[in-house]
Amino acid sequence: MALQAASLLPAAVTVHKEGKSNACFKDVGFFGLPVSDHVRAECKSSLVFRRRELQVRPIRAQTATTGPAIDQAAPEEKKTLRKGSVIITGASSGLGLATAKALAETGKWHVIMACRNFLKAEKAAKSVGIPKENYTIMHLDLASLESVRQFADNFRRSGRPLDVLVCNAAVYLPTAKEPSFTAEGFELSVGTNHLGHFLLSRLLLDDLKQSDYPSKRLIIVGSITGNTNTLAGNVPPKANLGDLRGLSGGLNGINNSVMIDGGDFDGAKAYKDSKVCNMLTMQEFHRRFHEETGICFASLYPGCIATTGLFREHIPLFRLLFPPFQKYITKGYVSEEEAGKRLAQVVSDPSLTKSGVYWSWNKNSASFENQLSKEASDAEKARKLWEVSEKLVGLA
Ligand code: NDP
Ligand code: PMR
Repeated sequence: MALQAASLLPAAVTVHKEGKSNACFKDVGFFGLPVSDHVRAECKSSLVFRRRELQVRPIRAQTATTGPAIDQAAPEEKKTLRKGSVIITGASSGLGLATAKALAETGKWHVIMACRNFLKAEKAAKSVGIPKENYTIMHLDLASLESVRQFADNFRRSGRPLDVLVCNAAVYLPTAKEPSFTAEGFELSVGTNHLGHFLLSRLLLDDLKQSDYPSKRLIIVGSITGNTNTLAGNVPPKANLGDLRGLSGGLNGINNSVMIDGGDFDGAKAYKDSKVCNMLTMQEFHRRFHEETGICFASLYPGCIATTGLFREHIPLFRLLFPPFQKYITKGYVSEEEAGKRLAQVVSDPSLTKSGVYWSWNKNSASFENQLSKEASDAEKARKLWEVSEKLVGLA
């Protein structure tokens, strides 16, 4: 394992308390039921972040039918001989780790684990037995745009090709009473899950274009709970981006809403909104770049992986009952291992090369192209989201 020490950044802004129920309990409670006062009284203050100003940068135009990678196509032999090189954000736990393992143990992939906590990532890789020659850990804190830019630079300097980028990391803060913020002052869930990944994908698009790998892919993990055309997506609070007025205002809470739709802070909704952004972004990438670059853009719902760290900020009772609820009642449960295999399929399966698709799996674990909700497939909203997001991350 090559620890990329040079890529270590100064302390990440995200204060992280895994395994402890340290978030403020919001009135949403367990499975939508109210939480008792004594539980609420345990509430401790969450994270506080400083707000910084944003910078502005120009964007590129996109019209040609073939990209540089296609023009400079290497001989077929070279394409099939070398290992694929895949970046997975948030590979230190849950779905990201399981995917890293599934890919690395085929021996056909080198996984760049893009993580905010080096030591945790290293321990995680070792604990699941990822062969050391098949992974590299590089520091990335998606809650800091500076860190995202630094990561892209460091990756480029490493000289590795980029064949697949997987935007997987996420935070979910369902019990927070007050919003937390990224380094640049965006509400933390949307700032991390959407804006951090948006900048990362845009910065690494050229690297993907230059790949001579047979199939280049950019995958952004979505979810059922952002899709209001499903039962899960109708559990309150429902995702709704509205007219993006909060996002346009910078999501910073300074004379402006921290929610994309301009409403009051709700951590669970912010997460679901961020997933809608992830799915819209994938489609907008597809529309703007698929034809020109040959890159395959995809999103997915891997199933309900009810045991992951995603629910670390939820109340203990939720964490106890959620897995059996999903296993025996909704039957939507999948193990981390199975979910990892699913995402690994989207990374490497030659049959999943269709671009612009939101993949799901049926009860027999067969993949199929799923329908997104009206909002999560709204092309006009996707365009607007793209334009507002590129201003916020300093690309326009
Ligand atoms: P986990 O909490 O286990 O994994 C999330 C990963 O994101 C962790 O590695 C975490 O790092 C990382 N992360 C969080 N914040 C940052 C940051 N600022 N910078 C870099 N990395 C960060 O959750 P899951 O594995 O469940 O979630 C993975 C993806 O799957 C998410 O996109 C989620 O939305 C999606 N998903 C999950 C479902 C589920 O049922 N669990 C269902 C549908 C989709 P660290 O280890 O340091 O905390
Ligand atoms: Mg849900 C088929 C029904 C189904 C599925 C597949 C999920 C997935 N959920 C379903 C139904 C229900 N959930 C029902 C009927 C309820 C009300 C009792 C319910 C409740 C519920 C809560 C409180 N569910 C939740 C929560 C969460 O806090 C999770 C969440 O929204 O995280 C954002 C969650 C989830 N349910 C799912 C999935 C996949 C999640 C979490 C992960 C995610 O979307 O990323």
